[in-house]
Amino acid sequence: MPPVLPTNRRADLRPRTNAVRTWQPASLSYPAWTTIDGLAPVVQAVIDRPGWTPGNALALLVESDASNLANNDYLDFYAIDYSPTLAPRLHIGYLPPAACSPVALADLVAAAAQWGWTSTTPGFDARFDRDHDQDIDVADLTRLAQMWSDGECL
Ligand SMILES: [Ca+2]
Ligand SMILES: [Ca+2]
Repeated sequence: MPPVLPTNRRADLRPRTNAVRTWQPASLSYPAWTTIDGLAPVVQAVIDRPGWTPGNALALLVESDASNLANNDYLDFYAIDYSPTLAPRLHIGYLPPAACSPVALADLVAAAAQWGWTSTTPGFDARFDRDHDQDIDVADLTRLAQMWSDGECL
């Protein structure tokens, strides 16, 4: 199914998020690439919009404040249809979630050794307090055993 095109093809007239990245280039030269960093909150605001799903398009609007440009500097943006080599590029760095540590038999043994401990006991391991009530008891060991059986992570 082809993507649904917005009714208004002018990007500056489409609905916007409230996310803004104010950016002042140190200097511009031609021809040269320039980098606008710190766009993560702007991109996040778009993908957090209701109905946005992976694979959807993303439009970032770059507006200039002409009164803020020195020496009549300006930026050119080329459509990818015009020049794939000159079109803007969006680089996204991604940090994967921390590695998962599946519950092991050693964890059950360690949790059992803390039976009756409370959060004020030196060495109390909060990872074993599965119900977050500041102690290690049967509820926690039962849950840990189930997690071990299911291959879940601490
Ligand atoms: Ca507990
Ligand atoms: Ca308890």
